[in-house]
Amino acid sequence: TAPIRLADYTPPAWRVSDVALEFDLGIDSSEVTAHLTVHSDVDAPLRLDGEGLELLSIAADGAPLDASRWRHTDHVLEVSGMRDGSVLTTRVRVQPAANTALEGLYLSGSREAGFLLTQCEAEGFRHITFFPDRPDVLARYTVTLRADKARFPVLLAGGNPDGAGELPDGRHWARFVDPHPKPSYLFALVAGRLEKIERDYVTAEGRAVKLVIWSEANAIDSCHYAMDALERSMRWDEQAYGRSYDLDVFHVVATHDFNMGAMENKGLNIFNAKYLLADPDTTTDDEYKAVEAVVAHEYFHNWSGNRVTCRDWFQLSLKEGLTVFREQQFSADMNSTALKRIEDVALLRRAQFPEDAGPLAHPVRPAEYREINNFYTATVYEKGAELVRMLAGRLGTEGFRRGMDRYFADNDGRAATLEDFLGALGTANGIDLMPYLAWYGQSGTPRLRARGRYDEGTQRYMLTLSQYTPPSASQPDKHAVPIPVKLALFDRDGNMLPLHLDGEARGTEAVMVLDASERSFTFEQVPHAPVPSLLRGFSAPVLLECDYAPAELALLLTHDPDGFNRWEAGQQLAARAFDDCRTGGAEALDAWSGALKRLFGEPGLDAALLADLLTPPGEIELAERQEAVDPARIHELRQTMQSRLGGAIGAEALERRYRELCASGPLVLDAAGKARRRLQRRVLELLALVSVDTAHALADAQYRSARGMTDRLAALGILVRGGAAEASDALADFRRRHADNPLAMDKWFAVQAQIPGEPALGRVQTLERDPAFTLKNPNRARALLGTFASGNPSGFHRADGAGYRLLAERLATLDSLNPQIAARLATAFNGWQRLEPVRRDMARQALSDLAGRPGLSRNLSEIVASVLS
Ligand code: DPP
Ligand code: ZN
Repeated sequence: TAPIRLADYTPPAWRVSDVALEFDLGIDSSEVTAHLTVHSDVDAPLRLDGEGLELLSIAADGAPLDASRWRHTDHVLEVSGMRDGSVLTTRVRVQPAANTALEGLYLSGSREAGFLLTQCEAEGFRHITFFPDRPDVLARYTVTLRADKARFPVLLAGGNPDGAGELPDGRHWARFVDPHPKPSYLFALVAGRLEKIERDYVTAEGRAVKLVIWSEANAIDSCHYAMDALERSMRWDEQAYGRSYDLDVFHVVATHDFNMGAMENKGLNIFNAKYLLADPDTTTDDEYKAVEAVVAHEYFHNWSGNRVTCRDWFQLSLKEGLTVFREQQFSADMNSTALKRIEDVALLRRAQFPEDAGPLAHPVRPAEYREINNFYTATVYEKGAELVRMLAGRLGTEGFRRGMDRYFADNDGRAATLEDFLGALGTANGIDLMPYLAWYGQSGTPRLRARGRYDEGTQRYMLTLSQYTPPSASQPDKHAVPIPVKLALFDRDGNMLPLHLDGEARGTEAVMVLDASERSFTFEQVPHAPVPSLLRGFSAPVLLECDYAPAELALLLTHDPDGFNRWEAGQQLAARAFDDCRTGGAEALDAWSGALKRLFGEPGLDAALLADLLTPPGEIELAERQEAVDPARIHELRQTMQSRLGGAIGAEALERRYRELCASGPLVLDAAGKARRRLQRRVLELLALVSVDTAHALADAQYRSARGMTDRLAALGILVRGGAAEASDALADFRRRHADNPLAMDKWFAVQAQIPGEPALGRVQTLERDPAFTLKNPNRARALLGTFASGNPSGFHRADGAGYRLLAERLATLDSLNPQIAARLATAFNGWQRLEPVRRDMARQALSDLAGRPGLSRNLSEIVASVLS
């Protein structure tokens, strides 16, 4: 198929003002009747999308349509002679139980006990009925559901309830009307046996709203945390952005069968259970945070996504980058700003930088795609959020709020573009933000080079900043982008120096905008050569290149008052320490471990921050800095540097701290409890590198006495990854304990897929034969194969290529069931060109074999072809 191009966008020839849908629901077969009121002022045939639909009848304005007036070809229904205001009626049949792609209308769970639901973003609606399935067609929806009452007692669709009643033969019906025009990707329905919890909420505008969370009966007790998070999210959006909810009900439904994390359907959010269900016995601290964040994310979409939607899918980051940013602000407010920033930047470096550096690189606003589902990426989401953060930083808190108010006011009820967004933010503040569009149109992570020169005679410090983005195949010439560089200068005692720039006092922190390839900034009244702290708060998503001496980074790591910047200095120093391990050097390694040893003993340092400071960049991030990557060697060297750190702190001090951190009493889920568990895990991991028997004995005891999943899984991970004798008993116990809980069992699979090095493959193969394993469930497939291929570099990248062959085989099988998940897992091959030659050849072979298989989906073939290029 030919790619779809942003440059080819044209507005729809036909609009749809009203949609009346009627569903006669059944598990094997459901019938869908759609009445579309269509409008146009041009003389063109009406073209509707439709895939996998059995067309039963077609009529216009109540009369059957003559065969000469319509044509049903591959994926398109074309109708001629429609008038402005005509109503087109189609009746189609679909097969929910046979739908393994989980796109459109499908069955979650078993035929006997499961329920029906829909997933429409991005182009699932065309699997339900004929429709102009594009986000710039906004219509008012009336949805009537009919089904057997005993089998489907609960019937839900988006919008406000508008009646329900009985029908003959044990059937019943329910109707929903959504007064807000919306694009088809926000349509949703749910039907089946579900339990609920409810809460009354009154918005800041005084609207009474019923909040309802639904799940299968055995999980309903695990929905309370999500309900609290939902209420917090609604309140926060009212306070931070002045945005209130706009329907009388807000439904949220949990499913174990879901391709995405969750979906913001208007008035009826549908969640992967992984991001909704939470209880102390099976949910880790990090997962609690993820539930809170995803609940907030989907809720925030009600304004940034639903009220203001995207004109076309190229603008996806308009809603996703913005909503991720809003979610990050919320999570920072609910928890800790510094820790949240550390988490987000670590994710960006682990997931987005490698994407931007390899063959899958694409701009935040891509110029073309073949399969839009392949563009729900770290670039569109996480880099997109960084771009919004830069804009927000440029405008300041009040200016950004002013700009957002303007954006919502100007675009409410519209399908907007990134130009609309930048335009509204800029206009409201009298600033031209259009130069930032360059960020949206260009792939690749810019390199920011910084050079400082101090002149003792004039007491001046000149900082020269320059930028460079390496060319890529589709963009050989990269342009300069505006890069805000927040900075401070430190003296040799670790104090921040007052900044004087162009004769003006600027406090101790300032933002320089590098808006060209190179610029110099001269600071005056600098009493001695300073240590610059650059890109504070990670003020732009770039790679910083600066020739720090290790001692200078150690100074920042020790003294910077800001937790994030402290961590950042430590990460840079750790990367240099890693190089020392590789080359036999010692300066950075000693500076890193020495500084952390001192911080380890510092009273009053936040435990969670200390845990993060003690964690060097991960193997994926370290590989990004290398040529001819050997993942086994990287794993080994990273272990070495951590054992040097453990050795510097000392086994005795580690064990003592571990024991101090052991808690008695019941599990507490507050910030202090989470911080304590985080540090305790990190200390035990370090201890395992310097005193393995002691650490394994402690981990075994921790496993047995753990009061919650965080401690239990941490202990299990240390035993399993460390190859401890105690591991198999603990695994067997975990399995017995959690056999009935799919989310806990996912962790059981994932922890074993993380065994480093050669043994991983055999373990994965064994687990594939486990009765609890299935490729049909996305969470399970991701837990085993995704963790192995994307989360265990030394296990997956075997020199004999067996990891690559296994993944390629499974992708071919999975592709016939669920192309979206197959394509997503295939991105594990990204970066193969930079592997050392032996692995590179093996990876290329496995990929070429896969590419040569007949009948691959558009999803998988696009990823495989891009990765190979
Ligand atoms: N449901 C996905 C998200 O919220 C796609 N919109 O990001
Ligand atoms: Zn989203």
